[in-house]
Amino acid sequence: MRRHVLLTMAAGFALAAAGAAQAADKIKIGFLPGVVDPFYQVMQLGVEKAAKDLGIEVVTQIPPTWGVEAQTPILDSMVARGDLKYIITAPTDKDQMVGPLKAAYDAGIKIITVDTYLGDGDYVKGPVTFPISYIGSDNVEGGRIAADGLAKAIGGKGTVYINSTNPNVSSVEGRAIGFKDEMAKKHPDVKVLGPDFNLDDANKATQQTAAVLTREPHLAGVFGTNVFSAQGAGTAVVNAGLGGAVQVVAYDATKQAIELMDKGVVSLVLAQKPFDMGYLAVEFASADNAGVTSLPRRVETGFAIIDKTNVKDPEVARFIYQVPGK
Ligand code: T6T
Repeated sequence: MRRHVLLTMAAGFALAAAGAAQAADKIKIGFLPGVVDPFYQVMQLGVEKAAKDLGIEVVTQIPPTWGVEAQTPILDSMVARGDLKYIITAPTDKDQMVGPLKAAYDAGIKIITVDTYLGDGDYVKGPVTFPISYIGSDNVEGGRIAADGLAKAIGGKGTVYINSTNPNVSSVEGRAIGFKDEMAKKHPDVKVLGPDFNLDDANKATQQTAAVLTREPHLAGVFGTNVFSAQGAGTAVVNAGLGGAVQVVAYDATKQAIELMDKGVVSLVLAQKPFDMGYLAVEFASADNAGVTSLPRRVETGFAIIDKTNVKDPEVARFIYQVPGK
């Protein structure tokens, strides 16, 4: 009798395990990042690698422009498909995307946020708790690192300017908050202007930075809080012939940012780890689907801090955003 029970239990476990494996094989995941840019393209590489490793199908749709207006209809169409069990997404607004993503969740789709979060990002005690996890950078800390780097590059005093993308986006908002706070606390002789918001348009970032350079002839430095901001800031400084005189710190390790560093325009580049974010998010979906209940609700993926002294080190250079064929 006892033996029979044990055998039955063993068979039951085996069946459950097989069922879980089958279910895991069968899940389909939606990947909906913020906008077409090298950061999310590298994240997509991470998503696709994990999906291949785990035998999961991924449906990717990348909005051509940043914002709730562009992201929501794509989200709604992903929900309407009816075959996605998880959506991995970077919400383009920490408040306005709560409703659309909660509707997806209520329709039975589990949500993992990468790079940006909803609410205050505390999915345990905060105002928004339905996502499984936030996987991304500690952007306030990144802003502090940028502030320390820029303060050092300008000799600890002078006026600096922040160019950013949009208000109410957890990532870039956190960067500006960390940057300002660090300057106020650790570098009191540095005055901070901005941020201006370029709406993820590098040309607009160039114009805005050019206007500040004209208005503030003694500007010592610029912090570009993402790909487009740093690109625009660097271009404006080069156009004004001020490379080296006005120091630029770039968030996001694009090839352009590294080229500007080689030319002495950019003094520090913060590389995030988008590949890790994408890979881990798919692994989290797979683990959740297999019944894992102890996944961390927040995972910080860290940075590589790149300057002239380490940019040739392969252990650092591997974090420069490289997309094959782009
Ligand atoms: O900086 C990244 C990302 O972290 C941010 O949330 C939005 O902008 C980027 O995608 C770069 O363009």
